[in-house]
Amino acid sequence: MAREQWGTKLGFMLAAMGSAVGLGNIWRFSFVAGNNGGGAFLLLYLGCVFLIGIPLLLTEVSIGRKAKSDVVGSYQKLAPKTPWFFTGFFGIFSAFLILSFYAVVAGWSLYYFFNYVTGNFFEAPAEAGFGAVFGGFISQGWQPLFWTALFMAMVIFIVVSGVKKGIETANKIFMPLLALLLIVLAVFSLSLDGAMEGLAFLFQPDWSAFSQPSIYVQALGQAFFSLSLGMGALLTYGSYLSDDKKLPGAAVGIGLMDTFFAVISGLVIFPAVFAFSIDPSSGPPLVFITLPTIFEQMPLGGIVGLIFFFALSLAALSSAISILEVPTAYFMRLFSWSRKKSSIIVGSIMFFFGIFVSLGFGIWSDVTPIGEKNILDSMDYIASNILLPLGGLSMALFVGWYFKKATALKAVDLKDDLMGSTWYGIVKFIVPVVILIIFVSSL
Ligand code: ILE
Repeated sequence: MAREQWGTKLGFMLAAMGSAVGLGNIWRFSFVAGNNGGGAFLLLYLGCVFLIGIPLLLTEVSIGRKAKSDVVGSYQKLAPKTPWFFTGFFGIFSAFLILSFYAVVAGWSLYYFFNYVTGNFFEAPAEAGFGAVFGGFISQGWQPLFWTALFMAMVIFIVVSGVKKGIETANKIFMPLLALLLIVLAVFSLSLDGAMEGLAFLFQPDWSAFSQPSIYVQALGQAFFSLSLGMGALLTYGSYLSDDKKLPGAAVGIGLMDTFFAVISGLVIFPAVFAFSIDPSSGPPLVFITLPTIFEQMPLGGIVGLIFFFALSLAALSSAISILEVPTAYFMRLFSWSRKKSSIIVGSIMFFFGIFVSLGFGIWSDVTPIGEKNILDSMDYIASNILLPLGGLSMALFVGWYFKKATALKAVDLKDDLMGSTWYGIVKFIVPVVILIIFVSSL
């Protein structure tokens, strides 16, 4: 059977942007920034995106496009009889870990959407506010699992039936709409009493924070997570791209777009966090408490909330399908499974892990696999802060050191000029050195 291909470069761009923009920009960015002091984190995050993220994004897509195979097969094809294919397993493992908790959080988003459809969340149902509402919801057993299962079923359905085109088309409408909503929300949030404190939190770095090694790891991990980097999603999407499509512009476009969504989310969340006296280091629940509180205060907030959670769920969906695609494509080739069989099996395993993640907010809330971290935080930590950067490191070494310069440049459609040499130097020297330093200092 011939390998599938994107019809046009725009199709690829939309899919790759759909992959990048997701819960990571709004949900994860906000709570990680909140946990790590705001301004200092933002600065390091932006540094990681531009210095490491975008050059590696270009690298990852180019590996897939050159090899036209899955995340493991690509290395086997480009470097036969070498151990480079282990790089691919970073992607496979991260994909399993990440989608297992991503589906749980996306389930929360679906639940919120549902509660805006019914009008339940137009006003905080209890005196205690949305913090208590959210806490009550995630600590139940079945209800959050139902929404996780529903989300996972949708992801599998899309990956099986190849209606990705439908999702891309929907994203054409809803991504700009989400951007517009975020801008409106940011303006509203900034007009709240006490908003300036939030702005200062986000944009005035506390310089003493730079002496903590953990904040570097967090910034690097967030850059990888948000750009869908190191999990094989971009490599796999790149493998469906024909050789005549130029990559560098696409890579920069995806990176800028993704960063825009993160920064604007920060402008929505932090002014409101301070205005409503919410603790910025509330962790994963942060946006699920802050957003409905904003919607409750603004005119037509119920409708805005409804559209917002619809768009957020859709953004999560287009990200999730890119993650499920990674092991799906791998097992299809490895075991000669059909797309249907592969994605159902992989998706079911992820859902199974998701059960643990979800119960980690309820009956298993005292299960802390790593330090004080609950199940979600532990899985997220291993995947985002360890596996993704190591996968990225390995990828940079592969293209920087295994390929000859001319081969590497050709793979990414750059010439041996200033721009090409800059990219090559970054991938060959700077990326490995920076990732290693961040790693070693955090140990
Ligand atoms: N990049 C997306 C996001 O930020 C996903 C991360 C794919 C796992 O939500």
